[in-house]
Amino acid sequence: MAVEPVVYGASERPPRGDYARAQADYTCAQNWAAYSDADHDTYRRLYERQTALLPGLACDAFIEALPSLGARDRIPRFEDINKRLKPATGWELVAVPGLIPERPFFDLLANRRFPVTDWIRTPDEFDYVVEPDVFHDLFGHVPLLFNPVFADYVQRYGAGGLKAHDLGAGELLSRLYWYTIEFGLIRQAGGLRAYGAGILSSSGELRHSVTSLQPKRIALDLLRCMRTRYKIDDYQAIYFVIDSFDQLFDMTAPDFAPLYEAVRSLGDLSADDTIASDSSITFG
Ligand code: HBI
Ligand code: FE
Repeated sequence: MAVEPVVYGASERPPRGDYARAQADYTCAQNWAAYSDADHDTYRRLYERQTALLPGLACDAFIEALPSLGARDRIPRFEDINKRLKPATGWELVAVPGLIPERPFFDLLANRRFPVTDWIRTPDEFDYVVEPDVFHDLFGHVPLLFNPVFADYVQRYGAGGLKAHDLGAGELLSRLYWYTIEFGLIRQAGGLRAYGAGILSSSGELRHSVTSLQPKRIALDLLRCMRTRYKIDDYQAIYFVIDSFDQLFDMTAPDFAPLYEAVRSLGDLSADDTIASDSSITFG
């Protein structure tokens, strides 16, 4: 059954990926034999460049878990990673042809199935690709799924997403995803570090997010976060900071419905806005 592809954000571009081969839940087989030598070489070069940037910028938990991805010189087989991931935190990777609609996405996360786009950017997109590709998903998202507390947070996020979707609050919850799982910062002994996949898989934003004086950095507050619109195709103007994955997991325990009401009555904020209750985080 062919499924409708989705377009990410406001882009008019047709989505990438061949959705005809996806099943009703949007998952497909990872066609590992279809990767060209150029594809594997692109992955190897991205992996090599990104790992050299991590010290002092990526959080300890990510650096510790990264070797669990396995192959560094070619695109890994998702089934090989699953042999390690399933016993570690109960998660498994499933291939998808690209971005999928909100509800199937939340449903996969709620069931500890992480959707990994199975195509890779072309060599001339080496520095930037608009939609998440296999490098963004594997390198950015998968290592922290080996961390039990973070893995539980992502599953709880998916379950919350299903409720949010049914309340028409999917966009509000996607802001929480954006400002934590994609672009979150964490304070650890040595100072600020990145834990968000969008930062960890980006050659430019990793240093920018942790060291630049330009963006705002404020302590994660759920209401503030869900009020804040995000930018898809530029470095973030604001980063939300946590002190631990336990804190992130505990924050998302209560029911979110009252939060959605509060967001609706207080209204949205742009990523450039500052409000009095912002608790700004300085370096160190
Ligand atoms: N689909 N494959 C894929 N990967 C994502 O990260 C993703 C998605 N669909 C929707 C989405 N993310 C966000 O809108 C979530 O916040 C819901
Ligand atoms: Fe992502």
